[in-house]
Amino acid sequence: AFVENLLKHPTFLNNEYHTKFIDQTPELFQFEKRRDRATRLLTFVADVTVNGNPETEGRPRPPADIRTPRPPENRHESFLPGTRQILDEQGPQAVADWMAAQKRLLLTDTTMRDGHQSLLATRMRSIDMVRVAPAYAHNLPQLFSVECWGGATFDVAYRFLQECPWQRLRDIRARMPNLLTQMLLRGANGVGYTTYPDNVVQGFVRQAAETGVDVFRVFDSLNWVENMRVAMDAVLDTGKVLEGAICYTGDILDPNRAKYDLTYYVEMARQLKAAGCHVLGLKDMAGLLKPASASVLFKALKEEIGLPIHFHTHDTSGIAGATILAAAEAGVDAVDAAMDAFSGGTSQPCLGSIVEALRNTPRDTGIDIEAVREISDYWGQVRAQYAAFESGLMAPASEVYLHEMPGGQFTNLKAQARSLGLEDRWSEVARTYADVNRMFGDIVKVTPSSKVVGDMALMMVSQGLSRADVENPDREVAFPDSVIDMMRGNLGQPPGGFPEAITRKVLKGETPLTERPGASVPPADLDRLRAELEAQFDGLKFDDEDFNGYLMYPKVFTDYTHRHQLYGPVRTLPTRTFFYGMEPGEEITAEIDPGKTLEIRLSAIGETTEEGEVRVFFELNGQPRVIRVPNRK
Ligand code: BTN
Ligand code: 3PY
Ligand code: ZN
Repeated sequence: AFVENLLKHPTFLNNEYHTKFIDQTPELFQFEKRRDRATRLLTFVADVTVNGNPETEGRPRPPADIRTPRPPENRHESFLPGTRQILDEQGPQAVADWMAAQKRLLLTDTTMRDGHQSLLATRMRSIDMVRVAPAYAHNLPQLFSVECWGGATFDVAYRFLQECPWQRLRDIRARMPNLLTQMLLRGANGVGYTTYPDNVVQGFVRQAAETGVDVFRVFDSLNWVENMRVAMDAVLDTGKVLEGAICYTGDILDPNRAKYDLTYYVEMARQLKAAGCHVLGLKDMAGLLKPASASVLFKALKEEIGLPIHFHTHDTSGIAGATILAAAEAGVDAVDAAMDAFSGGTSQPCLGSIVEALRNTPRDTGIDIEAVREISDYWGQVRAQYAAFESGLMAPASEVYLHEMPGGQFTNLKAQARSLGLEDRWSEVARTYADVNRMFGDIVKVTPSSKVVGDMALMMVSQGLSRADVENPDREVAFPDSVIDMMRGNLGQPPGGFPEAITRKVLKGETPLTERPGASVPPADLDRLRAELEAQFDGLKFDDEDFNGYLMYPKVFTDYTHRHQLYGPVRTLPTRTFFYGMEPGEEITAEIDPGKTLEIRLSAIGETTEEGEVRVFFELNGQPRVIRVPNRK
């Protein structure tokens, strides 16, 4: 059962600990109403100081002398107008027209979303993003956009960082008024792992646009355009930029991979154009597109489709830089890259190196490389604080062409394998992942379909099952729930459908859905759900952002809210304090409202009393305060 639960858990690293802690100490809630935010924050600091943060337990620690990262100075007095002004003043089609008219290669910086999602298990805290956002606005106004929201960052913020993803978006947006913000949206799967009712997806898009998303990159985990329509139409309704993305898999130049050939991609691009996309995204989530294939693919897409094209890839293989240059040569309009300190490996290719490689060529990016270096320096300091979440991947891996795992999944699956005792059998996991893909009919693997393939592969390796064993009609196999769900058609249809024999075996004769899964999900009764949520918290009122978080992730959101009532605005704490607490004699500040800053000094930590409590002595803005926390060590 443990393994089952682990497999079911979306991001795998489980958060039972926090919930249990709250469940076990209901008496803490009786004080909650009387406790002000400063006291709650001190409670958190005291608790982490005494008990540690379970998130970093047993993991490598940053160097003791690490200092709070300092964002670069503004290089210009005010900021130049950027892409955001085009959208605000002339609308989304003007943005697309402007893109197509540029000679230079346009760049999207992914550090705040895919960069840390792929390198640090998505654990970057908002404070580290928000503090550098003004430097982007002042020093890099030539960027096309900043990807800073969506994908896995949404639930990880609530689940592991104890912060509100909407607030993150609002804060970044406010500090970058000249740059387009960009998010990744999983079509009918929203920012989750399942199919949501149409009205939930529509409401989510509306809220994201209102809070601050300008460019929506929408994809479907099986490349089924039918399944993207509700989300895409919702984006069109907001007046923001719709980037419909094709997920790239296989290799168009490989005659043995005929399913995903050039015609397939051009045809899907046609469908996306017909659906009203302003920009065509080519989302190479595993980093499989090779330079020679990129030349062919982008030339064809430019000629046949005519939309501006935005290319996203991962550098897992180490060769993605070459693919970017080939794409630039073939006329791609914009590419994604991560700031140097957050680039390479399972993340995006190196932004600064792309800028340098194209300097004095027809596709010169026009980006200020000095500004890139300064911002990357900042990111280097930020990254050092998250040593606990480094994957330890040391070198490029050509193995990615075998298993085709997305950058965001690779290190995660490795960690899962480790926790199941399969670490030294990683190459077997990788091969099995490839086998499962073939067994499922060679599908696109990206959240959530990639998780299904990963669940199946781990199950097979841990139970010693081969593909032939699984396919053997006489052999009983207990399939993971996620596999059953996908075979039922609940994530939609891959090109050509799922293979019949395996579907029959998984579903034991049950007839799968072949229409769009969202079509048979009844609309969510929003008034009733909201009333239920508010009733759970004694009538506390939730705003639309909160409510949308609840609709995406009911339990993650309510757990977060309970902890918030206990701990207050922990997002305002320095990252080191959040993960490791404070040392006696140390002083920190936390700005809990604009202009309202708490000065917190930890004076001393008392002994553990007979009741098992520790008294932690603080000075809060110069006034002594004592906080008691249970010693759970
Ligand atoms: C998080 O860790 O992301 C947020 C939850 C906070 C739980 C805190 S961390 C310090 C203390 N120790 C625990 O076991 N729970 C609390
Ligand atoms: C996500 O959906 O989070 C992804 O990054 C897919 O590549
Ligand atoms: Zn990606």
